[in-house]
Amino acid sequence: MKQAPGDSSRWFVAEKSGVIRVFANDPSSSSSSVFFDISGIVASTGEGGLLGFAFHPNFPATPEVFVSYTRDGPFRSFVSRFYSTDNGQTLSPLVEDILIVNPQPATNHNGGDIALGPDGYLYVSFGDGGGSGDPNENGQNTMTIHGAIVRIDVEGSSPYEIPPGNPFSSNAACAQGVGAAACPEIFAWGFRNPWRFSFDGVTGRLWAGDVGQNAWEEIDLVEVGENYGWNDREGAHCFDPASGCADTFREPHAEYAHALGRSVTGGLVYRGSDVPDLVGWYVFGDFVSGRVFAFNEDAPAGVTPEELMATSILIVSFAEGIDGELYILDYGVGTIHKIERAP
Ligand SMILES: [Ca+2]
Repeated sequence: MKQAPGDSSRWFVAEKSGVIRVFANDPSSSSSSVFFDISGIVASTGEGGLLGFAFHPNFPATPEVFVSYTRDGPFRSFVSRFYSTDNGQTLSPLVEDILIVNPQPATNHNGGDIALGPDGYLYVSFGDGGGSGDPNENGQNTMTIHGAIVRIDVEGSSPYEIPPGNPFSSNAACAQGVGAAACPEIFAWGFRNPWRFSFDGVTGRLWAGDVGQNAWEEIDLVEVGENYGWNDREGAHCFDPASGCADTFREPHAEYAHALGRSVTGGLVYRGSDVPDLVGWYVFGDFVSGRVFAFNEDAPAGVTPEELMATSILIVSFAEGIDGELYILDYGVGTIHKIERAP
């Protein structure tokens, strides 16, 4: 769920089936209208669907929205640019500039979050391709964009250019997700399913939640060229002893054990005013347990998250208003919750 740049009057919320709805920024709002509808081409099987969208920072003057979704025939991830032809009132499904097509071997671990970074580049996350334990060893394979957060320049020639700072920027593009050498689209790799990530609007730091396998959920401070360890490591722990479990990987910034949850949902750094004690804290949650956690963004790696609340929410996403206030979306019953200071 997002607000369009410079427009705090409305909210846009994506539904997995392939629709983005728009409604007034008013808690008593009781109706919505369709902003965008590609439900006819979206495959929402398993963890697939319309998984993320990002407004161009100059929207609607630059009438572009970037959309991440999955299709059938065969099952694939698409990252595409769509255009508004009515000054931002709706987004037309008629013209689609396809940027990335990534064949997906399974309908889980599709990643799918998407955002324009403070550097103006487009970031997209992809999981390890699915299955249990990364059976295709995609996490440590840089010749695929599975298990990676990619970064591409969408302001240059079509379909995209490679930012010169990417770790494998001199290699040929992996337009279909795989290459003969390391993919130049990769910004960082070694992830299992970093399906929610965000940039802090003040520090520019990139934070991602990476879902664990059997034991550990992790939050990563994602920096260029870093390898976050999956599937040799799960959190800060050895997962695949046969790999040797090198200790040279980038450690998680924070982790929690499965006693507290089963599937981390990456969140956002709070920059609002309603909860002064939370300013500068990274707030995230667990999809299964409903717990909401936070840690001070400036705390060093290894910080233990503090539990803010125990909820019954199936936490599918966090959202941030232009005013910096945070919201939590419930996948189970379709409700939207605002984080407020305890009375
Ligand atoms: Ca990791």
